[in-house]
Amino acid sequence: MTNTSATPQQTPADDPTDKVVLGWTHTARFLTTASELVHLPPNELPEIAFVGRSNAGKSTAINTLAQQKRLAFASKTPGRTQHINLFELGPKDAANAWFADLPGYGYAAVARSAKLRWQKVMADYLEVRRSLSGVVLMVDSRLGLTDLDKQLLEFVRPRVSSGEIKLLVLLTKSDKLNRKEADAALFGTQDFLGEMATEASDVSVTLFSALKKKGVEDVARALYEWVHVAPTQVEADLADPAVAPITPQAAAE
Ligand SMILES: Nc1nc2c(ncn2[C@@H]2O[C@H](COP(=O)(O)OP(=O)(O)OP(=O)(O)O)[C@@H](O)[C@H]2O)c(=O)[nH]1
Ligand SMILES: [Mg+2]
Repeated sequence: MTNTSATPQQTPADDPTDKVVLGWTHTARFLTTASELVHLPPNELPEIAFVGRSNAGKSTAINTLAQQKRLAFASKTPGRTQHINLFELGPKDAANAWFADLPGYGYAAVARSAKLRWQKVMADYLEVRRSLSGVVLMVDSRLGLTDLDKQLLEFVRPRVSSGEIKLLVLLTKSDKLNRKEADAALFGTQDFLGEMATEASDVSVTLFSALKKKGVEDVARALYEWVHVAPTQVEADLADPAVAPITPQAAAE
């Protein structure tokens, strides 16, 4: 996995084992489904949204991480996921994160009105969901970042750059690429994401294949660390009195 941010990386000694991180993603269980944002239950836990073009492999990636065949509904028919589906992770009596599988955008055969409706739901979700702490953007590795993906990235850019939302881009279906093509996909995406990375951000990209199980541990580890380990830079800054926000009183002193 390539991390494009300038945030110091953990030392290997701090790393949880593959067994631990996969053990955590395997706890994923269905929670609820909602067709409209107002029907989403409020959430105090960190929520990680899986977003991307229709058919990019979002539902399949959730199934692969969860090691369950039909947790999220994957299909050859693009536009399969029509609702926001929520999954809960962690111990049964002490859940510690939610995954949200969002409907894909950009599927050409969907009526324009339906397309616009879902693009709006997606934009609203990304804008209003307070518990959103991470975005996993799935991009078909053969297509690379499309205009709609770039629009989505532009939309979340301020909160990604500030570290409020972490970002992981998965270049999916990498089993369909040869080594040279895979490198080109990785470097191209890295270049684009480099512009979003700041001292405070957590932005990374990795090749992923559900079919060949490539990148699964890396992704599980990244998401595990988002939830369990690394405080965001914003939180770290707030906890550090040296960079505490200036209050009117402090300014007067
Ligand atoms: N070769 C290959 N095919 C994959 C991989 N991941 C997903 N697919 C296929 O891609 C198709 C779409 O996968 P989904 O997971 O349903 O895609 P989605 O992004 O959830 O699609 P929507 O719900 O329509 O937004 C299915 O036919 C999957 O079998 C992969 O790693 N390799
Ligand atoms: Mg889906």
